[in-house]
Amino acid sequence: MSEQTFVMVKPDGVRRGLVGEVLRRFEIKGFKILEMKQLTISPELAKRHYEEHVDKPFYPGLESFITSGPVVAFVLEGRKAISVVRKMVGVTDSADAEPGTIRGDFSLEKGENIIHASDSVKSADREISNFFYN
Ligand code: 3AN
Repeated sequence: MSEQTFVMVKPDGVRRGLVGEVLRRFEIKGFKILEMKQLTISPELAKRHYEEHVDKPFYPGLESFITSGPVVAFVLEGRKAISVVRKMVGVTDSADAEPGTIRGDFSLEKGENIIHASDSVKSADREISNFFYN
């Protein structure tokens, strides 16, 4: 069954010129790109996107990072898109992410970890509507 997921190359990935590399991996895997745009996230959108983290101690640093420059947001579609994309992204702390994953190959950090991808159908729906079709 086909699913949609929300993916975003974060400001560190855009600054480092990794948009093409990230997109290439998803394209050759077979995902369809339904939507794609570059934008700079406002503090309001950051709070909506990271609603489950707003009260955490790392949130102020996360907000200043995610609003620090343009991001490139995508909606991808394909079989089991949410879990396949999460596997291709790797775990949150890039130092622990497996080689071959995007975080495992391009970052050593926990905060500046190149890419965001939805972790469930519910968050995919919420995140897609935060960024697209509104
Ligand atoms: P993921 O992006 O792997 O789904 P989440 O949703 O737990 O991870 O966290 C969202 C983002 O918040 C992460 N991508 C990372 O940038 C940041 N973050 C999460 N936990 C920490 C932490 N302990 N310290 C600093 N930043 C964090």
